[in-house]
Amino acid sequence: MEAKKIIVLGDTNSGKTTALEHICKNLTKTTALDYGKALINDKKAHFFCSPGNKRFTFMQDILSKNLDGAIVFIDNTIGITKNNMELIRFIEEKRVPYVIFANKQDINDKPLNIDVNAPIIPTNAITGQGIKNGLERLFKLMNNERMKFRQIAVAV
Ligand SMILES: Nc1nc2c(ncn2[C@@H]2O[C@H](COP(=O)(O)OP(=O)(O)OP(=O)(O)O)[C@@H](O)[C@H]2O)c(=O)[nH]1
Ligand SMILES: [Mg+2]
Repeated sequence: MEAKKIIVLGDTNSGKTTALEHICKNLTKTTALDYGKALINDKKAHFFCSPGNKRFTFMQDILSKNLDGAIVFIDNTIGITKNNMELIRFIEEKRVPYVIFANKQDINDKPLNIDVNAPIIPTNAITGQGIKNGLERLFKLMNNERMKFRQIAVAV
């Protein structure tokens, strides 16, 4: 079975590690990387999370080779930061489907004012609320992408 490669990005403290604990059974946490695997909609997926701290920006390039999809975490108590926009641009350049997790909804549930070509999923990484729905949305988008490629391949 083909496994999907997902990168998880976002500012430091936005809740990435907390959310991955819900998603992955045995999350490996190191200074420069969180890694875990999970079954989503019966599909195997590898999750790689680069820490938000700027000194680990180099990890983004290492982790983003042959990506299938991405999750960008935004701390909803802070809102959109310049770094968030850079991360979104970084993923958009990779041309892979992604979703935005607007996290910490328990503290601030104000809608995010951002114009992007991706679903924005309200989440609470502590309770896990919204995470399953967000992953399903991402996997649906990745599946559509695959179908698109298949159609192009058939057409040529
Ligand atoms: N209230 C609330 N707190 C949250 C939520 N998600 C994460 N936190 C808290 O926010 C803090 C940071 O969460 P982490 O998961 O460590 O953040 P991170 O994105 O992995 O941060 P880096 O590894 O530094 O990039 C922790 O104290 C969490 O308990 C949430 O949805 N609601
Ligand atoms: Mg972390």
